[in-house]
Amino acid sequence: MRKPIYVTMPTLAPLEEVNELMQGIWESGIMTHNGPLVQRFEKEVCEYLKVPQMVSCCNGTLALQMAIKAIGKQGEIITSPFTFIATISSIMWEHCTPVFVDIDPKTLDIDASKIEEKITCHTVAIMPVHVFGNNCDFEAIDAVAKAHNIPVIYDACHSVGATYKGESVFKQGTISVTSFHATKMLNTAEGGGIFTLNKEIDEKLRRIRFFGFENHADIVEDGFNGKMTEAHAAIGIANLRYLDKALEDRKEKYARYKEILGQNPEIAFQKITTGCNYSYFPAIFKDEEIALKVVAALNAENIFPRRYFYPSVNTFTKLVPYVPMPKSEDIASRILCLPLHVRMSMQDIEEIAELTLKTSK
Ligand code: T4K
Repeated sequence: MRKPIYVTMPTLAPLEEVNELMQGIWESGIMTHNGPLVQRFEKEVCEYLKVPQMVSCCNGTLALQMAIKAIGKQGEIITSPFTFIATISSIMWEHCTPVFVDIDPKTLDIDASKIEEKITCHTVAIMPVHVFGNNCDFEAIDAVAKAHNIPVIYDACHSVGATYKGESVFKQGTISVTSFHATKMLNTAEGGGIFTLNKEIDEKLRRIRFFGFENHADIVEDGFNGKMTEAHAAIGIANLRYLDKALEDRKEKYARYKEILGQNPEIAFQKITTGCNYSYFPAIFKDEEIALKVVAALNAENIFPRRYFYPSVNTFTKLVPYVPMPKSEDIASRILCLPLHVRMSMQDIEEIAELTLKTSK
């Protein structure tokens, strides 16, 4: 039996590079509280992405919560039903209500043309998701947000390395939030990053991250403990050196999957909009039965694709009242993310693609 192949695995720098940074932590005894490595990680990420500032924090979910807190209003937040549960739970933990707008079944992102009809006097933000690193329709979203004076928080948790008009996508929206989880393009094991071009929001986010303190004296925000530790930052600094390679590798493997699976006209692929980072390989099958047949065939070979995102989050009725989202529910029932990561060989990709092709016919 082959070694298991998971949907993803982290891109990791050589251990010596992490150890070298860890050595400094052990010597100084500074482990957290916006220490030197956290500051260096933030600076190096900003240099790499050519963005002015980033607030790091302990995970992507909390980063979304911090972004909502920074907006400073409670009410309805318009978002996508085709996402990971964290998009919705962060909204609810901030005492807001998710209002779903169905997706464009081709791009898998929120259908921007349907956002305006869901805006009410209670809308406090729009939170679109760049699903699998595929950019949302920035122009349409900007236009509606500006017309109604509503901030946009992009859930860009999949988007490290994605670009728009040659620049990082994290420059878009009022705030963009990403994840540095082990399964993401750039990882700190657990971690998150919040990007804004607005200096005041950036400063507010830093206070929220540190219990709401200003200058360690007065409490001026509704804050909590959102800090990234020095050890996580050390992992991030080392891994960042390998991000270029990881992005290139993903793109090549994505193209090879598509080349082979494209032989079956009944398999659909996400319509790539602009500057995708190809962090996942979603394949959309004719129906759920075929998708499940593919899962069984791959599992029998110790290969583990994932049903991202199944089920559509509007169907989690313990959390939200059910409102039908037919496109998202349909796609969720028949989509699979096939394994795609730096530790796979091109031969692994080809074997998985051939087996998927054979099973899906
Ligand atoms: N918004 C969106 C749109 C998101 O997709 C996410 C998270 C968030 C917000 C919130 O960001 P974080 O708070 O997580 O930073 C995973 C991840 O836990 C989650 O980060 C991610 N999205 C979601 C799509 O997937 P699981 O439970 O499906 O993954 P898990 O732990 O089964 O890992 C998948 C595979 O990766 C494993 O089979 C093996 C491999 N793996 C995993 C871990 C944790 C490793 O090789 N090493 C590891 O340490 O949720």
